Amino acid sequence: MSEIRDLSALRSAIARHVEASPAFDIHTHLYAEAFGDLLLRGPTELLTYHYLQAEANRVIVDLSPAAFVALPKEQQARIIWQKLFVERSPISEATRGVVTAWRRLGISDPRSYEEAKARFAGLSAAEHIDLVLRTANVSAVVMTNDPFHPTEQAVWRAGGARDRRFLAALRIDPLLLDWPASAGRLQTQGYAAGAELDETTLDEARRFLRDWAQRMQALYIAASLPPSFMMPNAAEPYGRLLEQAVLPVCREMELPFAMMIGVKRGVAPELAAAGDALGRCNLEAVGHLCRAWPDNKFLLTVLARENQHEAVVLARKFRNLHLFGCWWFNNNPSIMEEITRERVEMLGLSVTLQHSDARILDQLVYKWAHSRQIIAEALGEKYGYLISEGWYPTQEEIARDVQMLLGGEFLRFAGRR
Ligand code: RAT
Ligand code: ZN
Repeated sequence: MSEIRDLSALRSAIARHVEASPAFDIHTHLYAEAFGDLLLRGPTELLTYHYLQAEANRVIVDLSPAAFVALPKEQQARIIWQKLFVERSPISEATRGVVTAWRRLGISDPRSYEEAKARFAGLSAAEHIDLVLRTANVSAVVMTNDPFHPTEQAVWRAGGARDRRFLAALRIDPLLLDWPASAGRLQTQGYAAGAELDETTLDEARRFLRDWAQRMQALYIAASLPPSFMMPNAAEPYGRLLEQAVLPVCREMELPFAMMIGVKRGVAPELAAAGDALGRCNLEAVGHLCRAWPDNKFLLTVLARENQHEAVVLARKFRNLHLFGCWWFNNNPSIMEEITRERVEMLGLSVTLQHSDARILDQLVYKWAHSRQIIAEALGEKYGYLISEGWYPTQEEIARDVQMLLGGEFLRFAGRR
């Protein structure tokens, strides 16, 4: 056991372990090769990421937001490149991410969109996936799987061989938030669901969830929820659906229910995917669920910075609650730094510090590179305190702890390890 006794050795040991430890990415929007065009990859997709659409939209003067996001992707990418990388320096987190990704994927001149396009043009999906996962040092990613999407449905129903690096999460936003319209969606798939949430309909909703969770071999069931989310809730269909369909199925199948709370969809509807914003939520809903459903497991990430501290305190109270990721608008160094520290300070190692939320394969490289930097800095401070009091961590202990934070604790929590 090699003990580390000084701060500079500590910092380099931590940096090494954080780099070398594979990340298990528990929430992405990526797809395995079998899903065909649903897997987005390469420079044009990277540049038209909705975070970049939002930033470019601010400085475009000759096109309406709707006209801009309706342009073919290649045209949009060229505009975004011109506005955010040529006329300005790419110092925002999302633009910086493109530079990091290209550089680490072997582009010699990150100022050259043309070189980047040429570099990836000949890569097959399989080669591209191998290259990105290796470069990002990601062992596996969890997809976001929509049981209502026709392409997804076809792939799942065909039941071909699975790529074990791509696991499934059954995502059910429309089921919870768009009832009774979703009764029709269930009917289309042969479930006898009606607009009324009566016994037959709830039975069918449970059967639907079981069938899809099984077909996908889902690791968890998930929903993103608005700031107004509140439980218990007799006024909204989601209140009954959660209590009488989702949570019973989660318990029966031993699947965590992941709540991603705080998104205000369509604040700027003309921007499509780039038009969502956030709001503070009331975490009493989560406290209620953890207390009332002690045999269920809950995953939680919140979008408003103002909710982060309370979420950490809540996680201290409930063993059946696991916090994950610095989600979306929190995935910026200044905020990640704060959230990461407060989590480690109050939860120690029983937390999943980050997920990538990657929508484009190549993003795994930058999202994890940037996150690892922040995680390593936070850990350097924490182990540094120990060293100054004579507790000397070993290389093995640091490797063990880092693995917990990069997905190991999630797997333990989910009963997969
Ligand atoms: O971060 C994002 O890309 C968002 O658009 C959302 O997908 C969010 O992460 C979600 O899963 O709802
Ligand atoms: Zn997401």
